Amino acid sequence: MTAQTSRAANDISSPNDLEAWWLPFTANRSFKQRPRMIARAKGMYYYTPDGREVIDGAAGLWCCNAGHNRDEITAAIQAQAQELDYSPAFQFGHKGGFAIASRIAQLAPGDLNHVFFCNSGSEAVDTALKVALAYWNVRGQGSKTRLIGRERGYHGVGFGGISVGGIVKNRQFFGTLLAGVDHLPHTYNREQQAFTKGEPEWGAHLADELERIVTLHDASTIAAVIVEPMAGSTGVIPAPKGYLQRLRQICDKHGILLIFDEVITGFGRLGTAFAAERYGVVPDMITFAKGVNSGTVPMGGVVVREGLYNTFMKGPEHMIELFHGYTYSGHPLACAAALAAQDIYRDEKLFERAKTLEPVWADAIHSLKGQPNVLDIRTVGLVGAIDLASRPDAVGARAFEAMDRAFNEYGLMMRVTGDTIALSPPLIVTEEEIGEIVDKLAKVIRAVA
Ligand code: PXG
Repeated sequence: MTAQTSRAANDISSPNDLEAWWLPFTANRSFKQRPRMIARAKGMYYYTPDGREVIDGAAGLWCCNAGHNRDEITAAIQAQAQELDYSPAFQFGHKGGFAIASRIAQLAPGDLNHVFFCNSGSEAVDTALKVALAYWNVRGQGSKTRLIGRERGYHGVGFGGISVGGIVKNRQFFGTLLAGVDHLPHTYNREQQAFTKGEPEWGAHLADELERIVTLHDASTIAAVIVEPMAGSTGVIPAPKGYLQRLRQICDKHGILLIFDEVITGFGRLGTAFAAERYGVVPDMITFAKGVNSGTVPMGGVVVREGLYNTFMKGPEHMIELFHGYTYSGHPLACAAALAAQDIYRDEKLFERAKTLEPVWADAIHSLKGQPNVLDIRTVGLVGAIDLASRPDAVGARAFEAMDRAFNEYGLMMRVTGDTIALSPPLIVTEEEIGEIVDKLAKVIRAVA
């Protein structure tokens, strides 16, 4: 790079070249021809560089639960940056880390009361899987190494996460993955479940597939089962009634750890702090990220049960108990942002708000039944999904166009996967704004018919 071009690249007033950034999970060539640029955000809205208002139907990427650019969170991040920019978490600590760990432990059900921090959902998942393996080793049951995920599951993009995950495209290009992984069947069946509000009646029996897997491999080889209480990324599959409870029973019966991946469902998305509470199930570990600080600073983590933590707390006291961690585990800025976000959640009762709004939200989204190409609609908590019929020989094209035109022409941000539209607004959404989202959506769905 010459001095001149490097100066140009650093001069933010000059137009940016879009070429260099290889965007994640994005159709890069299409984006660079017709970019969807975001300049700022406030509350329920994003704003484009030319000042157009775009209502956020997706909480960013399922993460900005308190809405955007909340003054309290901004102030907390600024104050923290001035006080303590970074401090190592290996052999040292800072008060924000302990404070937010205690807050999360209080929110988690049962004796889930110790928190390991990392920086994303993917790291949280790989941490939980490693803790499960190490736990059985420490207990002298090192033969328990198998990990069980679920078809259509999304657990981030680390090698552990894609191994237990079940989204084909996220796995097929990346070699042999972790050995010794098996998968439960997914729980979606359109014939049985179409247009259900909340948890479908049909499907709890699919948890019994775990019994078949245990019979095949023997419980002495199985470390843990990991599932999302609501499969989000694949296109929103709420757990069938009784399914998660049944998984818990089978895991208990065979001495298998149960991990709930609550990266999406954590912090109010389903109307409770964690989905575990909604379902009355205490898993052995809960992974979280995203909503922990309303998406403001990268942060993730794993909450583990008392007994699990205590299993590691033995041996000489100067010895490290778990050989795992990240440079940025419990980063001061992430912790400060999380404390401020949790204050907002508590003070504005946003988890309860999600619960109260759930029926309003469900009715509004389900009112789109009958729009062209709508094959199914699912809702749970403040989450919704709409399956559109695929265009012949162009799977995903209709929803991709819907996402693009929603942003560029109708002022609505949403997520799509395949031909499914997914919605998960910030928990501050009002009934009026739900109306705005649904009106815009109806227009978009008709526009791409
Ligand atoms: N587990 C679950 C259940 C997730 O939903 C991750 C792990 C990974 O988190 P990180 O922070 O590593 O991205 C996720 C992330 C979508 C979408 O469109 C979903 C996620 C991320 C981006 C897009 O549904 N989920």
